[in-house]
Amino acid sequence: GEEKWPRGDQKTWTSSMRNVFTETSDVTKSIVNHVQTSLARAPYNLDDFGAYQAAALATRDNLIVNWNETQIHFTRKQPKRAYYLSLEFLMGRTLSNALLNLGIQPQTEQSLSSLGFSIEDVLVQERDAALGNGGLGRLAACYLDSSATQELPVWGYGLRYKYGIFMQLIKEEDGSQLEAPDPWLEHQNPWELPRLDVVYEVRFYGSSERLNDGSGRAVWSGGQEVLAVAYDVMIPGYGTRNTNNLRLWESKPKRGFDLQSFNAGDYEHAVEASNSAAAITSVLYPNDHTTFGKELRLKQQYFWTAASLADMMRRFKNMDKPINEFAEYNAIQLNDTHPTLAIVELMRMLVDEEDVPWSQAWTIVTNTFFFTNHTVLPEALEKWPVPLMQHLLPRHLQIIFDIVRRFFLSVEKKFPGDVARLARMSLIEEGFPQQIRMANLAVVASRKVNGVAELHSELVRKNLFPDFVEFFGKSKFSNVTNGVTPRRWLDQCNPALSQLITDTLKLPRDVWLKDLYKLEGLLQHVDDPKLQKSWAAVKRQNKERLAHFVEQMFGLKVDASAMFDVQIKRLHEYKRQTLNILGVIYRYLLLKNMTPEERKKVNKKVVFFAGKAAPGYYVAKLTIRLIVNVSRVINADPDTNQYLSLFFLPDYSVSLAEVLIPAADISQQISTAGTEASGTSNMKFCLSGGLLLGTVDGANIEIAEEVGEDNVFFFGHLTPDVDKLRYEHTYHPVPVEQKCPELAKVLDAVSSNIFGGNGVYEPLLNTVRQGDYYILTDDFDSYIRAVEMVDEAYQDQTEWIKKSIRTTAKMGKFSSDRAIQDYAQEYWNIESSRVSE
Ligand code: NBY
Repeated sequence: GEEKWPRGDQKTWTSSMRNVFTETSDVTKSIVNHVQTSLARAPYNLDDFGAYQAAALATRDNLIVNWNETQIHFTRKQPKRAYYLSLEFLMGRTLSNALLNLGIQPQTEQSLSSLGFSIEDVLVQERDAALGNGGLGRLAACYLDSSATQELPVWGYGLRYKYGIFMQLIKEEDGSQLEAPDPWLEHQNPWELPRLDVVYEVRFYGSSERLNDGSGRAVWSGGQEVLAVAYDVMIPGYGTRNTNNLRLWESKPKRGFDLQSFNAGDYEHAVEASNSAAAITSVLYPNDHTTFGKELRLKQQYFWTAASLADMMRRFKNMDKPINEFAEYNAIQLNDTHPTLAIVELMRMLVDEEDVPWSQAWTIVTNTFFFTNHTVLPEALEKWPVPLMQHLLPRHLQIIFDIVRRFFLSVEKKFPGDVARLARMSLIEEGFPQQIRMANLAVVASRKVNGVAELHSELVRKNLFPDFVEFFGKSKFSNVTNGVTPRRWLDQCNPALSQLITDTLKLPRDVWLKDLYKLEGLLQHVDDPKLQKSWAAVKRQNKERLAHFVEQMFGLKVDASAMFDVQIKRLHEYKRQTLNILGVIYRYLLLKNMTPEERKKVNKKVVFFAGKAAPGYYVAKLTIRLIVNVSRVINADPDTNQYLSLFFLPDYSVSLAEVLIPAADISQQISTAGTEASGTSNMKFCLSGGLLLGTVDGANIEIAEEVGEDNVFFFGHLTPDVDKLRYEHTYHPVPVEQKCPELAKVLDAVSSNIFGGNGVYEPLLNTVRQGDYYILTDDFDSYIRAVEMVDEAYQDQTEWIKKSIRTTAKMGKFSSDRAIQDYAQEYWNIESSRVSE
């Protein structure tokens, strides 16, 4: 029905209200206005950074209008909502994405140009928002983009870290990694809205008293109370007004001072209490794939899940629905086990605060949560010591034990007397101390559990949770293959290719960017020499951009006619950067042994690495050091440096990836089979027409299914062989010299210090010589042969370009739009709803 205008004269209001500015003149006015007012600056001293700030503020005004409309729209409509709980959102830069999604990129470019600025120079002024480690955090960012684009009522919830992932420096003296803080909030952040009025209290420590009135309720009191303050990050959809919300929490002390301590004259203690509250959201933990059991990390997890759930509950209660319908209106996706405490917290809220009987509460909880696993590496499975949980969250530990007791009864009923099974399935691992297995808790309490690529989801069922599959049935465990947003990872980072695709498909860009399967239309033009030529020219142009970038950084010439071979990801033994660098050394030694005539026939290659190592991961840091020092030797060798050069680009980031990916002829995706859950950069490279050199692992397999095996370069042992090989390594070890003489020579070359180091690399080399957990000795020969195949294929440029076009053409499946639709339909049961123009 008609709504009454809430205040004042409706005409006065509405005639002054604005929509998104789409006229260049309005954009210009807005930018200049922000220069004059918000920035208090004048045209005389405005630099590129000032222009960035003003353009960002002008763009932000548009976002705010749409964001507000969207929030009002969904508040009125009261649909079921989905929440993506992730401790990491690796957003990268925002301005260029916001301009693309708002559809005002050309106008803003024009406007900046008439004000005397080039948009390229302005865009690179922005600092990355790097609130994540790697694939898991970037996936969350892609999913937010797709949710908004598809007009789905999805919010993200995370933490507003004061320091994102550390800045990586490479020490001049020895080539090793140094870590420096990333003070990304040093300048004001225009992309967030502080909501100082959205605040919750979060309790830690204290004690929990059961009421013993038969209700199962308890009262948790005392301890420390901390405030969670909301900061809202606007997430615009592409080609829609829908602008979703990412709510990040900041911790702050409940009182500036603890007055009691203050009165007692203990000033230091009073200030300490406030420090410890602020510490909760001060820094992103820089570990991927290892858990450290640190109290502050557990505090982060609880602080974030408690604030997020309180916020969801408040929103739900505003709808005036019975509490039993909570799961009809809310779906919560757990991004790995990091938010598993949300399960326990919702039980606590329902039982202790809403007075819901346990079994009803459990029904609500098990209909609300969904759990995504991102790794099968055993060292990455989160466990928390029971004594720590008891100390920090006494009520939650009681609830966990209550869940355990009831779950035990149900398992015992189905498999009477099977003690071994109970021990395997328990949420508590026995030992000193006992530990809580967060993954088991997440599985028991979730409606669905998924892996992130077909093979990985199969391993989740067969290796991680076989007992749970038997107990709950197969249908609870399924797959959602990851995806990436084609807006950022094609249109924004590779505009020339995007334009060529639009021209070739004869479709408007916004059609194929929202329905990526449309790329298949490229297939009918694969044999068109004109397209082939333009396709090659685009790649060349992107390579020159990267070459220029690297020349500036290193002061060395980079040959853009050479093949560009790229491996960029977190440093980890399972990802096998070591295999790659040993392969590079092998190639270098071959080149050294050739006559100048022989060298001329070799495929010229430039190898790029980038990636960070966890600060405490010794072997990964040694790998970086080796790569850097090998590069210094190779690049300085006049015999070979025309044919082979090598660069380790420091401080890998989303924005660096945006330069590297479009420039790659080939990317290396060479994890030990069965270890890389999915990989997502593999998809990004293929989208930009970079071919894939990889193992039969993760999403590589599905990429090959799409593009055809003759368009990828596969090598190495398959997943079922890996365990057998590891067994052999342990019980029937064969020396490298015998097993893989070519590899042995490479290892010896490093040992002989031709790349310096004075023996420092021995621990790294020994991971291969002894144990060889990641089966480099078994895969090396096959790897070298695959690299030779790549070299050979590259000689036939026409064939290569055709493979490249075919690869891009078949990337439709890997749009995060498809992935998010899978979640929305098969898991969350939520519907799109468009905010009207
Ligand atoms: O998630 C990655 C997987 O390795 C990759 O194969 C997959 O494509 C991607 C998206 O599904 N996992 C990942 O990035 N994990 C982390 O970054 C991470 C971070 C923190 C912790 C564990 C893993 N932690 O325990 O603190």
